[in-house]
Amino acid sequence: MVFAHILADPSGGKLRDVIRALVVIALSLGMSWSLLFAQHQILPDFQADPSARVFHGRVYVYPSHDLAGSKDWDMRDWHVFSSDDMVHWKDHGKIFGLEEITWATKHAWAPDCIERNGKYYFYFPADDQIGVAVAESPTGPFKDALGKPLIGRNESSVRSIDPNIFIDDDGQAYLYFGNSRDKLAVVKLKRDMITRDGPIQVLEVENYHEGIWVHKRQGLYYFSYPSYRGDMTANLLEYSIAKSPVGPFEYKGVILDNRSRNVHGSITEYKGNWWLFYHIAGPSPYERRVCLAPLHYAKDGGIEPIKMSDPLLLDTGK
Ligand code: FUB
Repeated sequence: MVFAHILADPSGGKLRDVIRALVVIALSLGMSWSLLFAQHQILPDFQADPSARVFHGRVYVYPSHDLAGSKDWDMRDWHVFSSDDMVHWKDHGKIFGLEEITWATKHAWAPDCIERNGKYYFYFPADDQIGVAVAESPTGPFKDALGKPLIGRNESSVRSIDPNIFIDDDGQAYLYFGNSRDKLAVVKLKRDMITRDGPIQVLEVENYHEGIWVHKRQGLYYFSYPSYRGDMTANLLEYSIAKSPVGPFEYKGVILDNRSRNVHGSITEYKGNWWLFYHIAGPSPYERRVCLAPLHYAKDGGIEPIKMSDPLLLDTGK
């Protein structure tokens, strides 16, 4: 498996060289195989909830911005990072924050972003409501498009957090969100990307907890999400599949156990290879780090589980 990942490296060989050197050192020193499964941190301390998007040949990661020393998820703004080789990441700085909105003052949590007709739409939760901001560039500056939430607090039976935006091949946009046991919500958006089109639907998805991420591959819809089954030493990213963007769903299994108190991630294709962006919690649950792992599909379309070591074997790339 490791060697398959090495061979699939699309970073022009840099990541492959690093991993190969690690393998050689580990083997020559007789070190544990677990070292080979170290988690590879890509963004600076502390970022979480990475939503990765490809815009015009470059990959952009929109994470939450955890605060060093914080005792709560009291984040206040968002940065964006980009790369064209998955190794070197540029911090474009703050793109949006609570200071730019009038309707919430806390909890700038997991965002997402998408392009339509040359504009970039940034969906963000703030104090259990979801807003949308718009910009001419993936790096902002973003402006609150509505001056009010797109999804209000308690509008459905799931919490109004963790937005994930998906545009299907027929052009229909779906905004997914929610934190609830076995349930997530979805609402269609009009082509302007800032107006709801129809009611909020609540979908039943086995083991779903929060952090929905939807991607489509070979006509199949993949719904990946942190499950509620994690405990203090293990958190699981699981997935279900469907033949339509609103189910029904077939539960498939676990993609990743990051052996940390919290996980949240996104799956994105870049230069012909698939990648899982995710975070691990640590040093505290409020100081998280964004990591990257290659993702592989089995012949039947299932996602091959990713084997991870203890987070203590974090490779920070320094
Ligand atoms: O970042 C704050 C919260 O932590 C997110 O909304 C959840 O998905 C979890 O990662």
